[in-house]
Amino acid sequence: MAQSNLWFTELQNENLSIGLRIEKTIHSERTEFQQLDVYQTAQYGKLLVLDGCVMTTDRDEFVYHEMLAHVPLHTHPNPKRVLVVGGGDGGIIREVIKHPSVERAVLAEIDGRVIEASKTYFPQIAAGLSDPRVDVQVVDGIRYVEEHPGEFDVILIDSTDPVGPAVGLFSKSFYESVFAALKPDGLMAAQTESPFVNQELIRRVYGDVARTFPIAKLYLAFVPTYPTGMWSFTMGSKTHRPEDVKAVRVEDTKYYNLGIHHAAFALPNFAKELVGE
Ligand code: SPD
Repeated sequence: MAQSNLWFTELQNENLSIGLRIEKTIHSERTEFQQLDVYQTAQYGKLLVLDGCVMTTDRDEFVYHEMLAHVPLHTHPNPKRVLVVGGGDGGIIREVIKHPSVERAVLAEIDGRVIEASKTYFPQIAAGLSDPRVDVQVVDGIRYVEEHPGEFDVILIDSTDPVGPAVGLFSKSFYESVFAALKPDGLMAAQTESPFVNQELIRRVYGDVARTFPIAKLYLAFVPTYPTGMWSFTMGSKTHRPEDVKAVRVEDTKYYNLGIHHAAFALPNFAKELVGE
């Protein structure tokens, strides 16, 4: 079969892009909130794109989803009630419900079309959405957080990039609402983009989280299809510290393990500088 000459290109900025050869376009629509595309790629299986940005692919989704879920969930000794803000593809929820202690996991996703597209085209990512412990809410995550004070042990913010509908999920007032929505020993983690190209964002978000929570930490993982590959997450915690984790409670993972949990917090010097370590 002749190779297609179609490429998906994500422009990170005017100087940097990431390209994937496309075998075919599977789905394309303008939802109420954003442009949603699904492609079959030659290298990474199916690719979900929102507003021109890579959200996830069949082949490397496990890295991001495991690292945004298991690092904070293991940091909490007994997570029972978990909220995922964004994350309509269901990848974070799939990891959350691997924790036997979790009694209820709420997904607050603003765009119901992302949920439906994931169920149709990424069934292995969306599988957890039908678990009886999962409550799927198609709502504005910011408002949902404001309306549920003191309810959650862990809140995970699986946002799109900091443009369009996700801008408010990177603001200090949102982290203050997240703090209020957590129980007295609760904690949160958010995806915070690449330390190579989003340095100002990381500096600002980390500063806002550190001014809101007694404990703030930046950690890293390697996600091949995200621009630069090096990806950051910011954790804010009221009491529990990630360095106190002694054992993992979930074995069914492809990236996360006890060594990775601790290694993820070892920052290169240029990233330490971003967070004032
Ligand atoms: N540029 C990548 C930003 C990642 C955003 N979240 C991905 C959603 C996957 N559940």
